[in-house]
Parts: sequence; structure tokens; C-alpha cells
Amino acid sequence: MTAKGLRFAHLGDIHLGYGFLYLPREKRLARQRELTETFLRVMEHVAGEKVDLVLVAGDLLENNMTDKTLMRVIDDGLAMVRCPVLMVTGNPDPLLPNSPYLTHSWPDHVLLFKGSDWEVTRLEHLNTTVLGLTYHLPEENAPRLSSIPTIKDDTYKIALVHGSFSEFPQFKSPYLPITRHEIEELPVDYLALGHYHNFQCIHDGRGRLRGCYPGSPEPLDFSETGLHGYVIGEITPEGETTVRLVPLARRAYTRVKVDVSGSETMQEIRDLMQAVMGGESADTLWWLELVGKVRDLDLDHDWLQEELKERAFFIKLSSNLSPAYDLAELKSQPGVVSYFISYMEGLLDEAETEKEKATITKALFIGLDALLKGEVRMR
Ligand SMILES: [Mn+2]
Repeated sequence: MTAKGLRFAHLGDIHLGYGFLYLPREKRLARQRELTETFLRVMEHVAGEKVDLVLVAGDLLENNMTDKTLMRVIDDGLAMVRCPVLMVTGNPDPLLPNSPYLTHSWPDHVLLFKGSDWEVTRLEHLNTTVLGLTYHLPEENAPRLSSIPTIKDDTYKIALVHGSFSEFPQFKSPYLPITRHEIEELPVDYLALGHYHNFQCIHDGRGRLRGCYPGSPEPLDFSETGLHGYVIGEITPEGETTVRLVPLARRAYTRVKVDVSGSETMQEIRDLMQAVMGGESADTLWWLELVGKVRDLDLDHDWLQEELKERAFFIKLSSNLSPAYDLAELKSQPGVVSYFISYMEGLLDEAETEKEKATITKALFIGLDALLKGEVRMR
């Protein structure tokens, strides 16, 4: 190895053009705008970091959309950096014959891997070899990491690919499955991955960093909580790799369960939710799930939305409340109610999945509402 290490930026899963369809129109447009702004902010930051090369691990575009505006955004972002940019595509933006990636004229410092198998690129001035594998179809069922060509020289070696790593040996994925065994046998210094949208490092059995998912620079939905941005990494002359996440996302998604047990009014529930949302930024997108046991209370989601709207960019409300029925007491009185509870408890005993149990529990409470009160409450 040479005396100089290698410094790189690694990003992926930008999904320019993503729809944000779960948001109302105005907020959807704002998020789409923010997504392109974040991409440009990331590239600007990368330029300031003076890295040796940039790795883009797929899903730059949401779909194979030939949208001139988005290609212009991509060009503007790429123009901010002077070093080589190496890219592969992922499952949502494969190199199909009509792909905009194939018709676009890329600047000279950008290299898009187009081969149907691993392609090897030597960057002599950086003493680096990058091996890239791109998607040509929306699915790639075969594991491909075990067929990475082994390069026997003293260059820094990076494999760039979009794929799904799992610890489970039986794991199957239509998106280039990557196994623990392949990670242990990896013939490169660093695996630059894309596909999973949350930042995740992958170590081998001895605790050595082997690769990472940088995650989406701007989170796209409620499965993408936590910090988001891109990764800066370094391979030392000794072959040791380190990475760090540079958080640059405009907004964060937060998902929490709020236990409102014992609340008797909507105001009490609102106060509990406000306490949970606390000092967090009003830029956040919240998914608040109400859980717990409450007595007779008609939930009013619209009212809660109105009361809390100043505290968040967007709030998704869901509830999974149980009524405070005393089942033992109700069962002790013979009659149809007692019979109904016993019958439903029998079904619960036989249920095999948590989902099944939740459905039966819900049916039990709806049935009790109907039998005891003559009306079903919203929970
Ligand atoms: Mn993706």
C-alpha cells in the first residue's frame, strides 16, 4: 500500500422524483423540493470535504423517469465536485433500454457502470480499483458478491453495488441478496452499498468494518427515522476503513407510541401528546400511535390534528386503544356477554400470529361495545 490513504464520499438512495403521496398536496410539493435541495446540499458538502472520489450506490432516481428537470438537478450536483464520481443503478432505476442514464451525456468525471457483470475500473492516480455492478432489470435474484473478481495488487479496492444484506442464512431477496458468508470472504477493502434507507455499518466476525449503507440523504417515509445524510470514509495505507455519517437531511421522521391509559378527556390526550412532542423541532414529521386502556371516550383525530398542527410539519395519527372493560367481571355474569367473551378468548388461544391476535382483540371490543352500549366507539 502507498503512504497516502484514500478519502471517499459514499451516497445512495436519493430517489429524486419521489412522490411523497401520503402527504397533502402542498406538503408533498415542499418535500419534493426539499429532496432536490438536500441532494445539492450533499454535493456541495462533498465538494468542501475534498474527497478523492465519490461513490453513488444506486437509486439516484426514483424510477426510470426521463424528467429533464431532474437530470438538470443531477448535472448541477455532479458539477460541484471535481473528483471522479462512480455510479451504479439500483432496482428502481435499472439500465433498461429506455433508461435516461443511457441517453444522458454525463460529464467526463462521471463513470456509470453499465456492464452486465462486475466491471473493474482502475483509478491510477488514486492507486484505487473500483469494482461496480449495476442493475439491468428491476430484480436481481442471484447472490453476486461471491463472484467479485479477485484483484491481486496493492491498490485500494472498493466494490460498489446495490443489494440486500441479511444475517439470516435462509434469507431470500429479489434485490441482490448478500449473505454473512459473502461479507466474511469479501476480497475488497470496502463494500459501498445502496438499497437500505437507514445508515448501517457492516462488520465482519472480527469486528472489522467491511462496508456500509449510507441511507437516504433525505428520509422518504416513516420507516426512515433517525439521522440521514451521506457517508465520508477513509481507507488507511494499512487497509483499515472507517466511515462517519454526515447528517444533512432537511427534516426528520419520528414514530412513537403514546400511552394515554386513564385519560378521560380529549384534552388530557392532547396534553400527553404535546408532552411527547416536547421540544423537538416543528420541522419533524410525526407518527403518533395512541395506545393504552381508556374508558368511554370518542376519539377525535381531526380535533387532535388541529390542536397539534403548529408543532410539526406533518402528523400521522393512529390509535390502538383498548376499552377499560373488566372482562373477568363481565364473564362472571351468565348470559350472552359472558358466552361471547369466552368464545373470543378461545379464538385468541388458537391464534398463531400477533396480527391475528390484534384482529380478534379488536373484534372482542367492538362486540362488547355493541352488546353493552348499543354503539361502537372509535379507538
Ligand atoms: Mn432505494
